[in-house]
Amino acid sequence: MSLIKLIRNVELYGPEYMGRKDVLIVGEKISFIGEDVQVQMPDVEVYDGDGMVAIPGLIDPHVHFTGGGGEGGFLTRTPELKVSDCIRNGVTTLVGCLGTDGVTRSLENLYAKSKAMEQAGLTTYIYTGSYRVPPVTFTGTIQRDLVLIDKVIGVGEIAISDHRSSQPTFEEILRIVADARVGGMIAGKCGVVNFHVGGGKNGIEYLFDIVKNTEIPHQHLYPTHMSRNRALFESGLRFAQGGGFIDLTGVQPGEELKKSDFTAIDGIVEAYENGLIDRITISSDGQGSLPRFDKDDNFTGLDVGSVGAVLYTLMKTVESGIPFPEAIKVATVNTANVLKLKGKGKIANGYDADIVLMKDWDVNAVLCRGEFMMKNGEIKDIDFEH
Ligand code: FWO
Ligand code: ZN
Repeated sequence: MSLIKLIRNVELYGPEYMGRKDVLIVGEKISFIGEDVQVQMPDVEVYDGDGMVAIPGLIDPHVHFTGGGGEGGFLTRTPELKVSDCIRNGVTTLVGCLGTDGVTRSLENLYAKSKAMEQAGLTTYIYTGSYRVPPVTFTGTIQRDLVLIDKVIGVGEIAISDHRSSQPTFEEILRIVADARVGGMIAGKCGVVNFHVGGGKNGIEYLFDIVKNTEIPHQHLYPTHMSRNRALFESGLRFAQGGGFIDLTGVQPGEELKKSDFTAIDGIVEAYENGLIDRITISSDGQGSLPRFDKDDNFTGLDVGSVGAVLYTLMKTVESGIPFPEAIKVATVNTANVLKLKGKGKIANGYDADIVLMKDWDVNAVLCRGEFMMKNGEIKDIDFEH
């Protein structure tokens, strides 16, 4: 296995289109991008990328690594994430979270799973907390978690405007955001609060209040599921207009869409048309439960989220007419910007060698920090993943 790899003749999107290039990788890093690169070294692994595009490894900022669900009783708990699912779908960096069930799902298990995924080759981070306020933590406080637990980059998913939330007061939410900010400053991390925004009438009013009435800047407020419905998305676009970032839950591969459904694809298109695509990210809600409730909020069934939703949504967005380099921003450089992930989200010198090679959206090869996790469509055997 060589530390020096040369990917030849790919149509390179970093995410901007950079032309037909060779990419030299040394160890975990992208080291040189050029044409007809000559390497006079023994033992260079050359991979022919002719006829393929290369994009930065996809970043998924909202994934239930250890499974979620349970909202319809024990039988509705969802299974944990498989590394092979991430590789198959070009996802190389992920942020894990707990959801509704903060009782039987633990931060310790989330941490252990994030370490396992990292040792398998992926880059992983986690949010401390779960739906509930006050949030569950490792160390007793949000600030200590951010400062002392390396994998913790923020708090989430904190539920607001949802019949499953803990009905948090504005003051409770404000304190969580304030602690995430200062904890993030001390730790040199983004310190975002990833808000689970339900379909409730107050939407993201708390977030607008924080921006308007406190010194806390937008960057710590990271609401997800913002494509849940058109009204919520429109408020999200206003939030983005004011300088915020919003995350949309991708369309699950093969999801049956009704004409009337508002989806992340519609959201990305509308954001692009308003010049706001740089403020948009998408996530999969992978392994989370995608429950269905009737008009009285009674549980009527569920699907399980797939990390494949990120790639699928990008493909559908490009099919809707959004230029390829613009569309892929929402799952690469934009997400790296929100989460302040150094070395992630771009194909550029000195960045981590997280690269996906595709032929017409079929993933052909995936490198994670310079290691091939997939070649010619074949996923490397992931230890202990049965
Ligand atoms: C969303 C995760 C929802 C879990 O609103 O929040 O339920 O803990 O596994 N899923 N609660 C799904 C919609 C965005 C479709 C979660 C779930
Ligand atoms: Zn959620």
